[in-house]
Amino acid sequence: MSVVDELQATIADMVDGRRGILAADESTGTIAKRFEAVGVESTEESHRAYRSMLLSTGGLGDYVSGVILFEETLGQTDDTGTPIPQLAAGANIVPGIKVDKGKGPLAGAPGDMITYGLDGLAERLDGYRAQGARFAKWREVYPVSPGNPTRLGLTANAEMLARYAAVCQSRGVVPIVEPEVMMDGDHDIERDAEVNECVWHEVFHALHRHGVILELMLLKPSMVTPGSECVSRSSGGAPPEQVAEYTLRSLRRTVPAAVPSINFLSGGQGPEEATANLNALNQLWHAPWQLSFSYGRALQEPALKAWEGRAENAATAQAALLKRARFNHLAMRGEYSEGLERE
Ligand code: 5MM
Repeated sequence: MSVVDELQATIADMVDGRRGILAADESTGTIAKRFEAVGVESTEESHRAYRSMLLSTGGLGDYVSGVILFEETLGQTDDTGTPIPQLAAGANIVPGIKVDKGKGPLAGAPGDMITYGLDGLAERLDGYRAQGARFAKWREVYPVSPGNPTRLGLTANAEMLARYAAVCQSRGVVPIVEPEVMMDGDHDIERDAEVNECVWHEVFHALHRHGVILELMLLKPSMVTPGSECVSRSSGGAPPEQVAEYTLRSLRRTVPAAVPSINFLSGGQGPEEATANLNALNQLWHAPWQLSFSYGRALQEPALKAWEGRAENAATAQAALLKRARFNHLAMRGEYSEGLERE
């Protein structure tokens, strides 16, 4: 199979109009924070037990077409000795891998961040492919303030995303391009729309310059919302219809229709909020792309709380995960309603 055939086959397996992506690629520090919140010790073994429990959920593949794994997980096995990437593939869920190496301050642009990990990426991708990964994910993070992101922040982060995506495609690995505009801050929804538009515009300009084939990548953006400390949020936040209108308006202005799917991150939205917003997005007419999810916290939170690190809680945790996955699948068709939460 040629590299392009491989990329096309992966896109076809992941984009089917009814399923989204489970982000289970928390790095060691992030998973420790999530585990601490529910009183679970963070060790390689507890990560393995938790993530293999999630991927053993019966029926998950009906609603989830891909899972983003952390490097550590790619080499781990479930309780029966099956490698976790194979466990996912057996459930009709394409395994993928987070390939960025975390972030730090961007020199020359106070307040902006930049992500590391391009050195040796091509060789690392060959190794991940051999372990079963068919797609990759790289996140650039954009804090919002009156002066951020700076012009340098916009161009440098876009360049990183484009260089990463081009390397992935050259190795037959579908890139998920994730520019995360942070929700932290007191900015309003207009400012968030302005920032996201600048970010997406710059990202697609860079993707074009680097010759990335838009049909063979996925975009994982933030939704356009007010900042988490914005007055309108403390009084209940923006209604889903408003989030949907702003998000779609900004996407239409900046994201080419050639991109097959937009899989939003949840970025600190609650599970029900993230589902309601996705539902509202899919109730608006004429989006040229599939509008789907690639949630971490918004899919996992209820399952993690139910699990608490105990094997005897696995069935309850899996039911909680399946419920969120199913509701987000319904949201992809605009068929979710808040009433379902009380079923
Ligand atoms: C923004 O985070 C991504 C989506 O998760 P949420 O839906 O919870 O916002 C997520 O894939 C993230 O990139 C990974 O968890 C890795 O994060 P860290 O901070 O560990 O690199």
